[in-house]
Amino acid sequence: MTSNDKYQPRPEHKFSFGLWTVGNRGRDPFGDFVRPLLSPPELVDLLGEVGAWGVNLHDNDLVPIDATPAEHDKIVRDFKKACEKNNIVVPMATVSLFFHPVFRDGAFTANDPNVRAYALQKTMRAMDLGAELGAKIFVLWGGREGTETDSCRNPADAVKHLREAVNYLCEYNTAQKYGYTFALEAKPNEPRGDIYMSTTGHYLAFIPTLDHPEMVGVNPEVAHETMAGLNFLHGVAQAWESGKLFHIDLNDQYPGRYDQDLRFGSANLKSNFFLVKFLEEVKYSGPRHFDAHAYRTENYEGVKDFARGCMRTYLMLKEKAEQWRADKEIQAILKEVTSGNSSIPKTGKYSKDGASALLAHNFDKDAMMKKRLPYERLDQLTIDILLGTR
Ligand code: GLT
Ligand code: MN
Ligand code: MN
Repeated sequence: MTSNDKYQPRPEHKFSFGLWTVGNRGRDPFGDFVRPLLSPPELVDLLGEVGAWGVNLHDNDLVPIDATPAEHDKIVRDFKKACEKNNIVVPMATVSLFFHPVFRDGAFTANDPNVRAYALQKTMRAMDLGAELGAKIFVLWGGREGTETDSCRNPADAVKHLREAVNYLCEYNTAQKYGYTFALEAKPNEPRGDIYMSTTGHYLAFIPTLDHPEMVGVNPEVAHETMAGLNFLHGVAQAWESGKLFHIDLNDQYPGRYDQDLRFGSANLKSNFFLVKFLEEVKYSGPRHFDAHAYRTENYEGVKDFARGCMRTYLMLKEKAEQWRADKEIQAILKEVTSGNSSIPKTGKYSKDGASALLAHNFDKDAMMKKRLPYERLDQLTIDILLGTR
């Protein structure tokens, strides 16, 4: 790739990766690591080499859970140096409330009040760490907040405990003047049999019940909504429309499988095209975070191919979206299908007179049925654009 390549990532594209994504060593429930351990500064070098803009991290991706304060300081210093050297920022931080066995029954929703308190403490420290690195977005993914058997607790109590925890963290954010926004990430299952906040829609309903709803939004992930069999774009659009799209996890996934976290655009090219088109049309200005990892068959050269591929596909889809928008035939179809007869009574905002006029109106259903909705043609034009034949 040359530097004038039009698909070359640039800082304004805001492409970020988690330390845990390019640092994923390919371990799965059935097999061990296939790639050697790289240190966080080495991973930042890798991200610099492929042209990423940002790196995100869990507390323990960087600082081991039992590090001493002196170890913490040295690790953070070395990491910051690597970020400066590679011109890489830390837009988002998060906390691991799923890896340590102490969270086997959940973190904020665990039955044991000691675990719930420890989860809060661990999150506050992760917020301290993120703030030290300049992060302004704090993601909460409650991977262990769920059950295998509902005999263990009343799920409504879990919701209450989760609310209590997020409220507490919002207050801490204010007290420390960190200026974070929180982005809540849903997932239907895995690692738990069922996770409580299973979709982005669940979180969108939960957020208005918080003490500081303005501080809290969502972090939808392609793979997670696809696992639930949902249309990812629809969830993202609803989050955006309610002013709650604070972050996004881009990757790919085949439905009906374990969480694959595939390279962006590698499985469902068409739905990811509509996603990119949407994000660009609404001018979503947050990070484009790739929460994915390379195939287990790869070494670190392959990890670079993977990371470059995520960004390149995004930029190619963005270009296709521009072509789609500029296509005269597509625009003519859209104009036609959204047009209406101006002689109908006004709807929109309710008024008593308006409602009377609407009730009295005779609709010509036959005429309405005659209007063509050429979505076959529209979709084929989209396919032609995607396949590069138009
Ligand atoms: C974990 C999970 C992701 C979350 C990360 C943030 S960690 O890899 O699968 O979807 O975004 O905690
Ligand atoms: Mn994610
Ligand atoms: Mn995932």
